[in-house]
Amino acid sequence: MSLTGIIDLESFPITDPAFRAACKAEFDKTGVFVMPGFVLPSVIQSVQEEGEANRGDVYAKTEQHTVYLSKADPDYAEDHARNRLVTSSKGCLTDDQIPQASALRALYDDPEFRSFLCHVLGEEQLHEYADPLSSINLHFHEKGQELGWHFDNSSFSITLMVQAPEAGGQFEYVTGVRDADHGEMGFDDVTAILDGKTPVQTMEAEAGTLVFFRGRNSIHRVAPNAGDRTRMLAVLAYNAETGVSLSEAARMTFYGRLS
Ligand SMILES: O=C(O)CCC(=O)C(=O)O
Ligand SMILES: [Fe+2]
Repeated sequence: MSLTGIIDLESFPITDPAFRAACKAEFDKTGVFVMPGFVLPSVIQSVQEEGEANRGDVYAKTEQHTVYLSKADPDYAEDHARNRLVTSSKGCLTDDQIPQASALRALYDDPEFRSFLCHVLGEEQLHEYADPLSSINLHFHEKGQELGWHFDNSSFSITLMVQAPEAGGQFEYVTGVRDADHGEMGFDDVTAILDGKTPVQTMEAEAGTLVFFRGRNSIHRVAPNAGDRTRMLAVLAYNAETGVSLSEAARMTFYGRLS
């Protein structure tokens, strides 16, 4: 499947140097860049159908975790921002469960798309994960399911909204809350956000929207899905190096298995 049949190249001329530069400039400003209607409606529909067809294989789990995604630290009180627990409940199909002929895979592998990503992200190269599970994931949020406030470990993420929820399920975020590489944890801001005292930014992406997000220092969550339609979101995960697997601990947490 060629890129022409997958994305709206007229609105998003991803090989055009001027267009690439404009996308990068926008992304660099805030660490958030949204492209509504990036993937064609017919393609999105086929991915929705794949998701529906494979729904029986979804691995779903509810867990409690800190916003830092690391174990509680006994040097801090239980109700301190460092240790407060939030709830995440979602399901996931892993790369090995995405059909070989899926448009998601064609997009993920496409050299021009990857080159565009490199440009916007400021990476020299991007590679798939070495393990069979982690490269393409399809997330499912049923009614009531949510993703609790957290910071990502990775410095960027690329997501594609496959099926938008009818109500709730919006992506919420606050940028620049911590500075992970300088050990600034952002405890005061995190406390205010968890207590609902800080205004947050909200994104309600339609199906077909591609999102670039830097989630390492920007706290974010997916609010509980409040409607009957399942929220489906594809995560396209890449590495700057070859041969990198997601850690075994992370694979067990997210997928419940290693391969
Ligand atoms: O579902 C989303 O929109 C974001 C997912 C996310 O934050 C994550 O997987 O770390
Ligand atoms: Fe995240």
